[in-house]
Amino acid sequence: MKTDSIVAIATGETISAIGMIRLSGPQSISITEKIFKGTILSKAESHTAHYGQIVNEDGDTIDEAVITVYKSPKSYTSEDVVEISCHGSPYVLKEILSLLIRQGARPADPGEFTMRAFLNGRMDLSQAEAVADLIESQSRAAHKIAIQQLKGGVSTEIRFLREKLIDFASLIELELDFGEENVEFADRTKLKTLVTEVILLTSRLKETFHLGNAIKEGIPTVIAGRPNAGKSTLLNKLLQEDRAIVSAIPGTTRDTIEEVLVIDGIQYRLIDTAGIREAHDEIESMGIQRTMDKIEKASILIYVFDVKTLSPEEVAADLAAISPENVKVILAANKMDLNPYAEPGKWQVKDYPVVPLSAINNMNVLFLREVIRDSIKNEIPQDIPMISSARHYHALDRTEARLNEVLVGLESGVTHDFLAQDIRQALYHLGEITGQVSSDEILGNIFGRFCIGK
Ligand SMILES: Nc1nc2c(ncn2[C@@H]2O[C@H](COP(=O)(O)OP(=O)(O)OP(=O)(O)O)[C@@H](O)[C@H]2O)c(=O)[nH]1
Ligand SMILES: [Mg+2]
Repeated sequence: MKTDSIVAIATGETISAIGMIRLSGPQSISITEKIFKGTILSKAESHTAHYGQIVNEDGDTIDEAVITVYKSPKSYTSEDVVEISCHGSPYVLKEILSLLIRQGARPADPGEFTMRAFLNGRMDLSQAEAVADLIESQSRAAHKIAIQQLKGGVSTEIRFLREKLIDFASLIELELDFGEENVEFADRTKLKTLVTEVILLTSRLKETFHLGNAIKEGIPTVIAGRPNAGKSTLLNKLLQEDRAIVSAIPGTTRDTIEEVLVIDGIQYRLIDTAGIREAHDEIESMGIQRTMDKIEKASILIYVFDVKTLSPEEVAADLAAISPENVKVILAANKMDLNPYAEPGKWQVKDYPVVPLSAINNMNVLFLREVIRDSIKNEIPQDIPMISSARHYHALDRTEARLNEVLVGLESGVTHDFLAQDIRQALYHLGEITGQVSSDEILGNIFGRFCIGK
């Protein structure tokens, strides 16, 4: 437990109906008492609220406030916590904050409340990180991943596997104590089964990262195709807003345009791009290069083409030239109004869905939304939590590498000290996720990205 008491404004910096200042630490109640005229807070029961006046050293009233007292250990941080709810004026909040600092509280670092909660065992590291994700979540799907993690979804899986591995590690280490004698307490067949099981889970969790992270950040969805195909028209119709300039002149869009679209609780970053062709000037050439960069980083590529002018061979050739990898491709067969009897299926490439459209008439744009939604929805696993943090991904990756060494070792019959070492390392990396092992540097990185007051 820490000996100092920290303070921060917990609400935003704009004018609002109510604002809140939070303190945590052994003196948080006594410090608040010095600026409060109302109940004697040191005698208050835990989890009670008290109305009174906030007064400065000269006895002037700064504001009316309601103070909630949480006594250790039943609080967010496990320490004594005081929450001062006052009027949401940035001026009043800052006045009260400086008053509390003058009375002996220390301004909190970013994320310090949550860091204390972690250090005092109120939550593990992946749960603490989920708090930041929850605050930042901007769509239902991102929120769901954060809540799942906050409730310990990922940690439970990891801790379970870790405990099983620890059992084996201790048995093998016992073998080490027997030195030269060739004893085997740890059943090698069972160890192999367990390690295989853990590798399976780590790799499945790893697989969820790409999508989990995309859901958190907004799924990059690129609209690309030749000039004049109707890409910007489609962007506008999807957004239901005239965001991009549309014109009959090929090469209208020269730079990328990015807007957020939410479909069924999932956030997409919709990106309109410059049409792909032999560039006519330097600016266009730079625009096309940007298009290619965006496609490379995309999760979904909506390839738009004009059904009046483009043959199936040309569509196939365009896609072969773009060669999209690790991206879901949707073929948008546009301008169907100009070629109404065409059979959209004839433009099919691989197993990519073909959506016949007339963007200008808003025909089938809703259906395209459904195709976009399904391309992601079907990828969300139902039976395991998704990971969305690069830190977790790398820790899982290192765990897996070590466990593969264990498997190789078991096959080739290496001595127990090598086995023990690899298992210990795997355990170390698994523990990094939940914070069972951590360093000041790791903690600084994680909590540094929190906002102050959290
Ligand atoms: N008939 C018809 N015209 C369309 C349709 N969609 C777009 N257009 C027209 O096609 C022309 C080009 O549309 P844009 O949306 O600017 O095409 P773009 O792909 O963004 O073109 P660049 O930005 O130049 O690459 C405009 O005149 C649009 O009105 C459609 O479904 N049917
Ligand atoms: Mg355009």
